[in-house]
Formats: sequence, structure tokens, C-alpha cells
Amino acid sequence: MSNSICYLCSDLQSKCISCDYPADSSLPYDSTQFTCLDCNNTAGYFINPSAVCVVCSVGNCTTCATYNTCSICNSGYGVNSSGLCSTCPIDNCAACYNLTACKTCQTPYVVLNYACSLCPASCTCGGYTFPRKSNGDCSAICGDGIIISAYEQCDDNNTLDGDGCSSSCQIEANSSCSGLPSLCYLTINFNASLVSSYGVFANCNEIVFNFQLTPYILFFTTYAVNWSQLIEAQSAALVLVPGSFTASQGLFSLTYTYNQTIQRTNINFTFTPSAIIGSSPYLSKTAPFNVTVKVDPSNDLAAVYCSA
Ligand SMILES: [Ca+2]
Repeated sequence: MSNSICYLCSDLQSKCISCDYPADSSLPYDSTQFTCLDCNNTAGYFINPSAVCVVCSVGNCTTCATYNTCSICNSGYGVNSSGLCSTCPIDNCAACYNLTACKTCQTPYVVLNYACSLCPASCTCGGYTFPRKSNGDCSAICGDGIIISAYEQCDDNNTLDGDGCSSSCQIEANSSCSGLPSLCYLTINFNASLVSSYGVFANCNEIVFNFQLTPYILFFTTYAVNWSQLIEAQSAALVLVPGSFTASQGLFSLTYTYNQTIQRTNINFTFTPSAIIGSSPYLSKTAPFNVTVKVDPSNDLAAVYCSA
């Protein structure tokens, strides 16, 4: 000090263990002129930005690191990246197994050794691969069932188009996807109309109905579907001729025999698109529908029962 007398900071301010005093002060000793440089941490005091020693007030903290961060948390808590105590302190973790093991990460992070990582070094952990994007991100793997939300809207474990989640893992038109891996569903319904009907003169009591299903979607060319499950005639008078069912580009040709005259009668056909889906759930939420046909074949007497 300027008057050559040394004072202990702690004599002046018991919370402070290191302090400074204006070197050129000519004023009488004044304890308020001291500026604290370091507080008595062991007594629980930490210096704040105003150079005041304060008691650390971080919640659930046993031992503080600074006036507003913790070094050791209470039991059941860990220090997170903000220096605070939380029950799941792992950076970018959405749900913890415990204080040191992450169960699921916030997107786009992935669990790697129980921590959350963007795989900056290897680009080989869950969902990622080379090459890097221009921003340094690893590429997302489409078709692995893991959604990297920055680049993928869906991932249905395949790279097929037409099933709701495209070959580039984007949700396709008229589709919705959810879950991991994604389950995708068509969100519109089908309809159908009678294109033509005509008798088969070589065979008595036989008639052909041709229907067009709309819309005809890419799914039908991507997946093996069981078309024979699509249409059923709701009429005791009609019996489907085995092997007569043909389908192409949504056009369905069915040959029936009839055991009574059906000329000018109404026949109800039930269409069940969800029954033809094969290995994908894509069509499973589409609605069944009915098409009523007034039997009026192009060759006028075709639907009259012949007993010969
Ligand atoms: Ca797909």
C-alpha cells in the first residue's frame, strides 16, 4: 500500500482472499477502495463480474466451479454443457440411461459410445456415411431405417420409389410417414369405373366386365401386388371364371358366368385396394368402395340366360 502498511484482504473483507488497492491513493485508508481479485472458494464464495464475492446459487450443486457454474452436482445430477446440474447432463442427449450414458440423442445427433455425436471424424456411425456435404456434414444413408432429419424426411429401410418414402428418403405426394423405420401410407382413396362389358358368344352365359382403377400409382409397378383380391362381384348370379382375371395399368378384365338373365339388372362390385398390398403397408389405410353396374353389354343380348 501507498503508506507502506500491509493489510490482509481477509481482514477487510472476510469473503475475499486476494485484492488490490489503488497504488497512487493519497487518501486515508478506506476499505471500500479495495477491489477483490479472488474470493474464498472454500468458504463457499465466488467472485462475480462485479468483483463481489457471492455464494454460488446453482441448483442441485454440491460444489461450485464459479459463481454461476457447478463442478460437482448433488446425487442424481450431472454437470451439463452450461455448467448447470441436470438429470440428463450429456450434451445433445434427449433421454439418458443415467448421468453418463445417453439413450437417444436430439436430431441430427446419433448415439455413439453412449454420447451424442455427429460423427465428424469417421462419418461411419448410425445413419451417416461419406462423402461429406459442402458444409462438412456427413451424408445421410437413405434406406438404413434411420432418419437424419437435416437431409431425410423419412427412411423406410429401402430405396424404392412409389411406396410413400422415395429413393432419396423424401415423403412422396399423397403420402404420410411416421416412425423409425418409417411406415408410410397413401392418404388418398381409389375409385373405379366400368370401361366396357360384352358377351362371349362362343360360350353361352358368359360375360366380360372391364374396369379402370384410378389413380394408377407408381406403387403398382414397384411392388408385386395381388390384383385378384381387388374386385368381388356381390351377386349370386355371377361366378368368376377361374383364370379369367387379367390386370394391366389399372385396367381389370373379369369374365363371369351367370346362371340367370342379368340383362338390365344392377350388379354391385366391391373394390378393396387394401387387400392387394403385398409386402408394404402403403395401401392398408385406403378405403374400400363399391361400383354399381347396370348390365347393358355392347352386344345387346349377351346377358340373357341361354339354356341350350
Ligand atoms: Ca421407399
